Amino acid sequence: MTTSYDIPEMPAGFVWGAATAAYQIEGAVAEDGRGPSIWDTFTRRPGAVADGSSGAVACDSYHRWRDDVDLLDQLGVDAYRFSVAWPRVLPAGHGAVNRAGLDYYDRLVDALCQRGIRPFVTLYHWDLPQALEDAGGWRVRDTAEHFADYAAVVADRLGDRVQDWITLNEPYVSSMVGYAEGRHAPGATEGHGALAAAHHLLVGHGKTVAALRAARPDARIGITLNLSPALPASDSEADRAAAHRMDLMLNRQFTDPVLGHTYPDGFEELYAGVSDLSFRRDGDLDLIGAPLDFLGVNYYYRVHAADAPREQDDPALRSAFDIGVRSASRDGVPVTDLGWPIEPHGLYETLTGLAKRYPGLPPIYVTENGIAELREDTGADPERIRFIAEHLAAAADSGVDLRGYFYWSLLDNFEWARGYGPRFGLVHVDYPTGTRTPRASYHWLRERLASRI
Ligand code: GBH
Repeated sequence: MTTSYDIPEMPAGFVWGAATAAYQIEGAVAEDGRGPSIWDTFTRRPGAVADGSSGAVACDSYHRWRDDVDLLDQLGVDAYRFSVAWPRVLPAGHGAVNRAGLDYYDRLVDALCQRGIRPFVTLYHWDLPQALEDAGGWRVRDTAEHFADYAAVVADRLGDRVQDWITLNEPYVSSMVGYAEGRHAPGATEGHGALAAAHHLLVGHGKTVAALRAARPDARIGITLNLSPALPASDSEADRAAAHRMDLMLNRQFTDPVLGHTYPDGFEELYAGVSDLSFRRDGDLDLIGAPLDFLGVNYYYRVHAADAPREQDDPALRSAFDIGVRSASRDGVPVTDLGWPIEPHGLYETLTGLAKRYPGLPPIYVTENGIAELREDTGADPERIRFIAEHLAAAADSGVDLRGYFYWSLLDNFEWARGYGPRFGLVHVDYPTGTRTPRASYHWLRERLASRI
């Protein structure tokens, strides 16, 4: 029953939190003037989501947000990371503001502040307004401009109580999984378009940093990147080259411009014939590399990369995801129910690797880290307790300026293309009733947070 795992002692002021995202928990997709997002559209596509589900109801947090705040309060966390749904605030992506959509986040922020829970607001966690996708989505530069305008609207309403802002969640996933692999909305499998999307997401990030600084000089601003060390599956030259290609696509396409003021070496070669990268403009690196108050790191696993044939020989027809790499499993490495390798040391490598590569690295928050079960179980989750304890220990060992840790997720929720099968929550959610039941890991964390000095 009881588990003896402990959490490491962290410096004073260390922020303990839990995270969620709008489309994964809110439901109420057609209420109070919310416009459609690319996820409303994508989830209707046959086969797009494993169980045929969508976020139409999810955890019903649009109505049950008081329960969520109570759960956070009783857990004893310092902070809550949630995202604002762009299509609730601007149903068409730009233009008319929907007051009722902003009211929802206003109430949530008030309730958090009343309980002394610090809001960390993610401005974009993948729910692009469909109207903007119809106009080209992240493939076009206008979307970056609209994003910054949207951010200013949100900051204008919440900025008197919210200081901590995350511009984008995982631009890798928005661009490469959404526009190249096609496993996420909008479900495209493009080359040039996907690379343009990645770039325009980063431009949107840069413009948003500027907009937030102008609106709220006291804002603390960061971006959240999902980072995975890419290791060669063997010592062979071919596998080492494959791991390098994976690292370029997954990590350095984002970390180099944001933290290093440069585009990664070898990127043009990787995509020769796929894209001429003509979306890059003079001055973009200055915009994208604007100083940040923190970097958010989402860490789940390491990638073991093996060389593999490309699916499409003709680069002009090739998706940007088709880089001749396959993910190899490794003997002796435990995996989660989703098959994701459990390697806490990868978090240590991620953090020390950043510090080594990027001088002047800003303070870091782990903005997501978590484990899912596929079983329907409300109670014992010893593997989650162990996962958290071991990852925290690895993060603490890294020696970087680590300011906080957010567990993903507070609640079981809509796990994108995998639907409701995977359960990441400290709290079990019953579907469709929405009944919330804290798991053993929740009680374990609560006891440890309560005994902090
Ligand atoms: C995060 O992405 C998201 O920010 C969050 O919304 C999500 O719920 C959470 O992770 C858990 O997944 O399906 O085996 O082919 C993490 C980055 C990148 C991890 C894509 C899964 C696909 C692996 N994700 N990756 S697999």
